[in-house]
Amino acid sequence: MSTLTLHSTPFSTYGRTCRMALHWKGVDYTLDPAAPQSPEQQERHPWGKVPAMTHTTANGDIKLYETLAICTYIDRAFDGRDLLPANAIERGIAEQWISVFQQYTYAPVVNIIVQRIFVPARDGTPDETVVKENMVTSAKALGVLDAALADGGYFGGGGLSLADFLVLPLVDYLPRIPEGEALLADVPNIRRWQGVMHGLSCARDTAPPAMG
Ligand SMILES: N[C@@H](CCC(=O)N[C@@H](CS)C(=O)NCC(=O)O)C(=O)O
Repeated sequence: MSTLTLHSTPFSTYGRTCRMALHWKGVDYTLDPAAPQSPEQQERHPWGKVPAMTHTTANGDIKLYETLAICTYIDRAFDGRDLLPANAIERGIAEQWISVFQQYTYAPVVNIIVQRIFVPARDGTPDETVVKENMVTSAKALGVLDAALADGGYFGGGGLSLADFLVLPLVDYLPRIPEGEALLADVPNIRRWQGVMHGLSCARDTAPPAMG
C-alpha cells in the first residue's frame, strides 16, 4: 500500500495542475496545505515553492518538486488515462503549449494576479506599475494560446492533456481580478474551452477556495 501526499496550498495554480492530474489518473492522494516559503516547504524545495510531492512506497519515500517532474512521475508511476499523447505529432503540439505556458504566460499573468489578490490579502498595497507593465505581455501570451484553440478541442494535438491542466488554473483566476474582464474579452476560444473544462470533475473538485 502506498500513499501520495501533495504539499501545496489550495490557492496554488501549479498545485492545482498536479491535483487535476491526480484526479484524471484516478490516484488517491492527500493534500497537505503547505504554504510557500514556510520552513517545511523550504526543506522540500530549494526555492520554497509549492507544490512538492512525497510518495511513500514499500521501497521508501519518493520526494519530488517542480510541477512537470511531479506530473511526469504521476503519469508513469500509475495506471489510468495518459497525461500526454503517445502520438508524435500530438505529443509535440502538447509540449509546445506547455512550453509557451511556462516561458511566456505564467509569469506576466501571475504577476498581475499576485498584485490584485495575494498582496491585498496580506494587507499590502498593489504595485500598479507591476500590473501595468504585465498587461501587454499577458495579452500577447493569452492571444497566442487563444489561437491554438481556434479549431475547438484542447491544447494537446489530440484530447485533453497536461497542457490543459497547466493553463486552466491560471486562467481561472482572471474573473477574480478587475483586469480579467479585458484580458478575457479578447480570447473567446479560451472562454469556450474554460467552460468545457469546468464540466470536468477534475476541474470542479480542485477549484481554489475564495480568498479571505
Ligand atoms: N517551477 C515551479 C513553479 C512553482 C511556483 O511558482 N509556485 C508558486 C505558486 S503557484 C509559488 O510557490 N509561489 C510563491 C513563491 O514563489 O514564493 C513548478 O513548476 O512547480
